[in-house]
Amino acid sequence: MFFLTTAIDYTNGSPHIGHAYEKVLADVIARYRRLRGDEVFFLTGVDQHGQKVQQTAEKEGVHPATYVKRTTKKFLNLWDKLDVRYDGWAETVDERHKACVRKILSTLKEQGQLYQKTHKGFYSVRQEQYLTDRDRNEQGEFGPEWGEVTEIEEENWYFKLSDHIGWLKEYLEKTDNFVLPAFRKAELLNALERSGETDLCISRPKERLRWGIEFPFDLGYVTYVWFDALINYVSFVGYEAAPDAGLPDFARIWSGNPPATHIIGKDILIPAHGIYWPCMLHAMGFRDDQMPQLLVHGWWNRKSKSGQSEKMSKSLGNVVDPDELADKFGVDALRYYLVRDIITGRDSDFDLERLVMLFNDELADKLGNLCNRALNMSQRFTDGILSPGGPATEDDLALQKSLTETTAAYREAMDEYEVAKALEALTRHVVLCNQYADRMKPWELKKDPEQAARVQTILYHFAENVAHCAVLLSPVVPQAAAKIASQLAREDLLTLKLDDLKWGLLADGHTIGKPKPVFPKIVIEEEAAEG
Ligand code: ME8
Repeated sequence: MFFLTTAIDYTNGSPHIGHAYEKVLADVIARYRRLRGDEVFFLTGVDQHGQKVQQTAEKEGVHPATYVKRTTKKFLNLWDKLDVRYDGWAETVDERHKACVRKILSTLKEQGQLYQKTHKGFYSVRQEQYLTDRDRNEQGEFGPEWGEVTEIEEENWYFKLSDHIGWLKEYLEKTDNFVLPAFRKAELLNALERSGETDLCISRPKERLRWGIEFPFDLGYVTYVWFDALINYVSFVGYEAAPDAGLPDFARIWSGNPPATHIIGKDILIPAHGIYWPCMLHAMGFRDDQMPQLLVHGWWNRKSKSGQSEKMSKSLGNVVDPDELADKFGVDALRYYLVRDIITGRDSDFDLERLVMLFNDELADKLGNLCNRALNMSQRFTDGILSPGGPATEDDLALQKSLTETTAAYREAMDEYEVAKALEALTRHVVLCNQYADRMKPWELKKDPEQAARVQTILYHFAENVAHCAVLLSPVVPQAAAKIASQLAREDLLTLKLDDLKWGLLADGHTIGKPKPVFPKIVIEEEAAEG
């Protein structure tokens, strides 16, 4: 089983391009793994509790429950629009999730892993956490990234995180694949060195925060939003669930190697996913070989007027709305851009001109042109009937070899989550196919009746390459891939597995359909270019 998750998004606002990127990336990977023939379970969802949600709801004058229902809908609608096809949907207000969180809290308390203490210190509502002196900047202040910081004194419940730090250090030192890309491991080890012996405060008194999961053994408290949210990765796949809860069998889901792959952004690696989560799992009795893997992606930034990359944020007013972009440029163009113009793990600047350029160049001009030529010429020269024709020439064999090599390169890159690299390999091959067309000139050979079999062979090479490209592109642009398969009159192509991609997908005598533009070129309006 390949169990893939994303971060669950805060529902204190509308989804932005960072959310869309992560979910599309996860969807591309999930679709690719299905194409590889793996059994896949893809879980995504929303993080609905916490002070931020409570505050925004209060500002809008509605109950948090009403508020999160409304914002959750926006996420659901967007994933629907962007063809994000998940198997499990996590909403932390779900009673089954709450029951799981309470069960874990009770078990940890029984095992003596929780205790109460009074703490006086500074608290950041934006990050929903207590700050220490380590969080002060060079001027000795808590910087703007923490938002409003207030000093509070309160009694809370603590999880003995420090009991597990020694184990985590050892585990990290002996394993190379807990966190990807590899350079993040050093960062995590560094953070562990600095983290000291502090335990984790996992409760919030109800006087301050009502919107959360009540402690089962102390009704004056709700659960810290991160402790609650991280548990979604197990609660929504049946961990400690009632048999009739309508959830999957946990043992089956959490059984792969690694048992789970969590896709997250770089801002939530330390401490939440890199320290709290493995320690929580360890405390819950998960063994080393049951630890998940973290695939940490970078950020989409925007260039400021002075040319500097800065994170998109509402306060900077540089947020891009994925919903509007999908309407304006199409779902395929947006999905393609989001995984094509960024190296997994690194940051990139979101640039509308590049979105348009990459779509027009790689999809409309290169692949679109190949599809159009393949279908058009077959219709005109052989009534749409395909045949491998005569013996393959050196040119034909070279093109076949390039296709085999491209499929292997694509596979290698996708296995490493390097989607941009896989797409580059594919585009390089499409360029070769178009060059082959230009050299073979079937439109001229067509005039000579003795060359009829040769024309068939060339046209067969076009169509066969288009068929392979449609399958390989299907994880990224599923709508376009379906259109191509349909025009080839082979809708079933998209049920093939990667290993089925051998030369000869299209049978001798197969009749293909009529061409319709699959990638209509995007015409840049002034406004979009300035975007
Ligand atoms: O952190 N580019 O939620 P969130 C790329 N609820 N990714 C970005 C991004 C950007 N500009 N901005 C945000 C939370 N993200 C918690 C997660 S998981 C148990 C709880 C990514 O809505 C971010 O890195 O603030 C994170 O992975 C995801 O969007 C959700 O962010």
